[in-house]
This record gives sequence, C-alpha cells and structure tokens, in this order.
Amino acid sequence: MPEPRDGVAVILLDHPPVNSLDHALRARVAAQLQAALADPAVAAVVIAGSGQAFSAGADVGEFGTPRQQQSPVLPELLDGIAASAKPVVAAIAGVALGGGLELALACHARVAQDSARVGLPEIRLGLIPGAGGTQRLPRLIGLAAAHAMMADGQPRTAATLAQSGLFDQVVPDDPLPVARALALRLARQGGGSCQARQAGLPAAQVQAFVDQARRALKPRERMQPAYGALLDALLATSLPLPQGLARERALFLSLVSTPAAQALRYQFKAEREAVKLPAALQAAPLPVRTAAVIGAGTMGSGIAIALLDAGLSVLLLEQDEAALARGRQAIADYFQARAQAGKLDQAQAAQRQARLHATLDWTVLAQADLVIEAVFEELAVKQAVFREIDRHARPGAVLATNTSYLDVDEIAAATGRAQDCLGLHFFSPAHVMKLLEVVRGARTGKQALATGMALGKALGKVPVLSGNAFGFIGNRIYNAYRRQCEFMIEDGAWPEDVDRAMTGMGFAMGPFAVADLSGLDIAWRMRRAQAARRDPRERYVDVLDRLCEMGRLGRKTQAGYYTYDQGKSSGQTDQTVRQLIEQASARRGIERRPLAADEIRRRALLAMANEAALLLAEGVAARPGDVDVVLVQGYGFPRWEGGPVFWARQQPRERLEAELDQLARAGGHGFVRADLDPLFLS
Ligand code: 3H9
Repeated sequence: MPEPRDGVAVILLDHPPVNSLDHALRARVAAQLQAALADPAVAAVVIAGSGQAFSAGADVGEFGTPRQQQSPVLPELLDGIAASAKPVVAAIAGVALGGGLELALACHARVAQDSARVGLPEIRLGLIPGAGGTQRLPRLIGLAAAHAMMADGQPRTAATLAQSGLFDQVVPDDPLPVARALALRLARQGGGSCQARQAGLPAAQVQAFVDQARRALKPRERMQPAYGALLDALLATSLPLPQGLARERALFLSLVSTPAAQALRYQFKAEREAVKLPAALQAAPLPVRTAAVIGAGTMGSGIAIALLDAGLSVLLLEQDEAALARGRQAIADYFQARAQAGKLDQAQAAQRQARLHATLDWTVLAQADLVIEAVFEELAVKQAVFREIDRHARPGAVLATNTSYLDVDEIAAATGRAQDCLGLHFFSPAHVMKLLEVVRGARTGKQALATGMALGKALGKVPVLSGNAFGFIGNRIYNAYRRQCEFMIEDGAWPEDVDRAMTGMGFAMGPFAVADLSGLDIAWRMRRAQAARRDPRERYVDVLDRLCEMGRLGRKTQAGYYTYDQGKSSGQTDQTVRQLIEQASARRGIERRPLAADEIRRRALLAMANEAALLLAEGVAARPGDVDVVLVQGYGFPRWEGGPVFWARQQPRERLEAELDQLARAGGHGFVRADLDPLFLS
C-alpha cells in the first residue's frame, strides 16, 4: 500500500482485466485494510479500482471450488470494512458489479463517476447477491428500486442513480480526489453512516412488498430458483442487519450448486469463448468505419440500425427509390421512437441518422470497408448482387452475405475475391437479436473472418463461428428439432402437447406456435424446392404441406397449426388440424398413443444433441459450447438449461445412447445417428 497522503490510505483493487474478487485479491485487501487500521497516520481509507473497473464482483471461475470458501470469504472481508472504526469510502469508476458493488455498499460512503456502471447481476448466474447486496441495497434505495436492480440484473449508470440514495456523490470526473476529501471529512466527524443502517425495515411493509412481487413472478422466473430466493432474502430485510446477512448467505450458498446456476455459469464461459476465434484462425481484424448495406427491407434496415447504433457510417443501397424510401423511413421511425421513449436524446438520434447515406448509386460502394448484402434469400439474386459488388467495392473490402441457408461459397464465386467473402447470418430483428453466425467459406481469409467477428462484438452481439453448411449451426439444429416434433405429432401427440412441453421447460414458444408465427409458407417453399431430391424412403410428415395447400399459412391467415381470433396472438386447437394429423398417422400405419411431456422434451433435446454431435464431427461447429450459445442466443432455448450439449452432458451416457437408438428407429430411413463422443470432448 502506498504511503498515506493527508491521512488517507488508498487501497487499489488491482487484478486485471476486471478486478474480480478472487481469493488473492480478497486477502490483499484484507491485509491492506488491517495495516491501515493499525497505522496511526491513517485517519480514513479509500478503496478504488484500477483499469476499466472498480470490480466485476466475485470471481466466476472460483464458484464451486474450495478457494471460494477460503478465508477471507467476501462477506467476511466486507464485515471488516463495515465495522472499521476509520471511515472507508469507495471511489467508483468503470464497472461495479455483483460483489464489486457489494464491496462499495459495505463502505461508509460512495463516490461514483457519472459514467460508472453499477448493478447486481447475480440472477443471471442463477444466484442472488451473497455479500450483503440484498440487505444493504434496500436499506439505501428502498425495496422496490433494489428489487428491480437485482431481478433484472442489468447494470445502470451512476448518473441515472444519482438521486437514488446509493451514492453520496456522483461526479463527472475521476472520483478518487472527491472520495479522499469525503473520507477525511467523515473522519473529522467521527465515523461513517453504517451504524444508522443496522435496523430492519418495517416488517409489514416488507411482507406486503414481497407478497406482491411473488404473485407477479413470471412463469420463466418461477422455473429458476434464484427468483424465489431473492424474495426470501428481501423478506429478511425486516430483521436486524446481521441476521439478514446470515439469511442471505444461507440462501446464496443453497443456490451455488443448483443445476440452473451451473448451467448459467457454463453459458457465461461459453459465450466468452465463442466470441474468440480458435487459435489457428486468428488474425488482426481490419478497421471498419463505413459499412454498406444492400437491401433496405426489414433485414437490411435492421442491420443498418445496428451499425448506426455502434457508431459506424452506413451506406444503404436499393434498386428503386420506393424501396429505398421505405427503408430510410423505417430507420427514421426507429430512432424517433427511441428518442420518444427516452432511450436516446434528440441530438443522439439526429447524429445517428446523419451517419446514414441512402442511395441508388452503386459507385458509393468504393467508400465502404465492409459490404453486407441483405437481399432476397435466393441464390441467383444474391449472386447477381455479388457480381455488382465485385465491380464497385474497393480492393480488400470485406464482403458479407446475410443468408440463413445458402451456400456462401457459391455466392463468393460470383466475385473474383473469395478470400474477402464470408457469411454474416443476422437474426430478425437484426438490431435486437444478439446472435450473429459468422460463416467461414472454403476460401474465406483469416482477416475477413476476424473482421466479421470483431464487427459482431462492436455491434454488441455474440458472434459465433460456423462452417458453411446448409442452415449453418442454428437452423441445422432447429430443423432437426422441428422434424422430431413432427414425428411426435404423427406418433400421437398434438401440436399443443409439444408446444406446452417445450414452454414448460422454459422455451419462449413451442415449435408449432413458432411455425405459425413465422409463416408456414417459408418452410413449404423450401420443402417443394427439395422435393425432387428427397429419398422416398425417408420419414416425412406432410401435415405442414397439407395445411399450406388449405391456405393455412399461420398467424397471417389466422390459421395454421392453430386457429387465431382476429388480433389475438394465442391460437386455439382446431379439429381440422387434428384430423389431418390422424390421417397422417394412419397413412404411416401408426397407432397413435399419448406422449407425456417428459418424453416429448427428451426426444426433442436428444434430436438437438444428435445434430450437435454431427455438426461438431463435420467441423461446422468449432466447439461444443458454440452450439449451446447459438441455441440460447438465437432460438429461445432456456439459458438456465445450458443448451442441448450441456443437457446431454448431464445425462447418464448409457441412457443417452439407448434413447438415441430408439430415436433412430423411430426416425427410420434418413435419420443419421451421431456418434456422441464430440459432445463430451473438452
Ligand atoms: C458475485 O459477485 C457473487 C457475490 O454476490 C457474492 C459472493 C460471495 N469473474 O465480458 P468480457 C472476465 S457473482 C471472473 O469479455 P466486457 C471474462 O471472463 C459475479 N472473470 O468483457 C473475460 O475473460 P477472458 C457478478 C470475469 O468488457 C474478461 O473478464 N458479476 C468476471 O464485454 C473480460 O470480460 C458479474 O456477473 C468475473 N466476475 O465486459 C459480472 N467478469 O478475457 C460479469 C468478467 O479470459 N461480467 N470476467 O475471456 C460482466 O458483466 C462483463 O464481463 C464486464 C466486462 C461488464 C465486467
């Protein structure tokens, strides 16, 4: 610890990259605090971060290991700070998350830079704050505001919390000098304000709040133990602080090893691994300041918005003035709505729009560092666009096709520079959805690939590398899943049984409700295109085709697998559909039998895991975790279940193999049974 200046000792949290509070850092802080308390020259202490963070909280890698329990554990360290006879002030810049914010809460006072981002994101790891957050935060900012921060887990800027009571001061610049001055002032006044926050909150008020919040829990929150535990912890705020802290600790420890917490920690790591290219493919990305988007439809406009939001200049190209005007208007409407909702100020909205240049003139492509084609999903159309791009784009520019299924190599072949071409599969709405599949063609160069991944990160997305295979990672798995669900309705389940089973495990929607929402005609068109190549021995469920032939194209025609009342989004069972399904079963000679929810889920998950193993064996997915990240980020797979690979790894291997054999028999000809080994590697 440096010599105290003016009687203030500064304890610097110094554990790059984010000052996570692992055992070594906890021990260092405890030792420095002890030294400061023992030093008569020290009147007060300031704890500050270094680098980009105050602290990102407990070390996620330590969870479930003995080091997490090694003294000083975080609550022990924070008790020491709170009980300190000399005032301790937190100087917060950068992020203060989880245990990092709890450390600040245990201090006698807090000074934050207005841009600091603070939050208690433990719920996103299947936990509750375990070092005082559930007890100290409500005492400072009130139950409702504290609950909101802990239940959504999202960081907030100190500026937005300036009036909340969380901070003693919010300052525009470096908080350290202000924190020093405050610490000295507190020392002169004879201590901090911690003692005032020992008492419990009014019991009746706490009970009423918790009862109401429990009633308001959403179904997906009820499936995760941390949400209920958070309310149990809040109930304890009516107790004196030491008892409340003990209750919180017990609840926290009961959550650490739950399947949900393990799955969420796995997702945390898998997500951070997925965004990095495997070592053999790494290269320095090219700088991208100006991007061109070709096609101003829903997808193109969404991509343009994502690029503008990330600070890039965007050239938006279309074939005709009317289409261009529609795209330009959609983008303007979006920024207007954001400004009206208070998410952007008018100046920011205007700035973002000013970086958009919408034009019919293809020669502007020469200004672009990166071109993203987002036109109609048809090979010949995309190839024609790529030929044109090849004529105008500057040498070395990265050329991307936004496609969900098409062959990136065939599109790249329309240019004379396949090394600069790759696929960027955005998900709709492109400015909202986090997933971005970055598709590596046979001749995609490392630099183009690295640029695609870096762009994804710059857009705030989770970019995942995929090989160039029909449907890439996500749609390949989703198709296998949907196909299995079709088998199940032919075997005896109804669409609503399947949908209910999947939403019952936390999927946002079931596969048949999704199909109705996206429109059955998309799949129908693809099925017809593939019909000539389909092996007649393959098990093929034709219910969707029959529905389409009847004009039942999904929600847009108020009828698909379900029927929909005008303006309603939830569908109803339809006897016509049941008859169609019964006829399909009869044609295949299947005696229908009811399928229990558990069987439906296992078959669906097994089909996904089987396809994941195939994708890994084929090298389409680079790492098992990548598959799970794709399913969670892009396909509504419940994050707290980890993903299909994570699920498979939790199953006894013998049971998995036996059930997969059954699945292969039920799938019949054309079902490719995978060797499951790739799921269990690394
Ligand atoms: C907790 O605090 C429990 C307590 O209540 C009770 C305890 C008793 N630990 O995301 P990035 C690593 S629970 C370990 O790529 P960004 C991360 O793995 C904790 N490592 O950067 C990555 O490493 P690598 C509550 C962590 O700038 C590197 O830092 N806290 C931790 O996009 C950069 O991360 C949270 O949940 C950690 N806590 O975002 C905070 N955090 O380079 C979670 C990060 O080897 N973290 N790393 O892949 C975040 O939200 C973001 O990482 C952050 C930076 C905003 C900090």
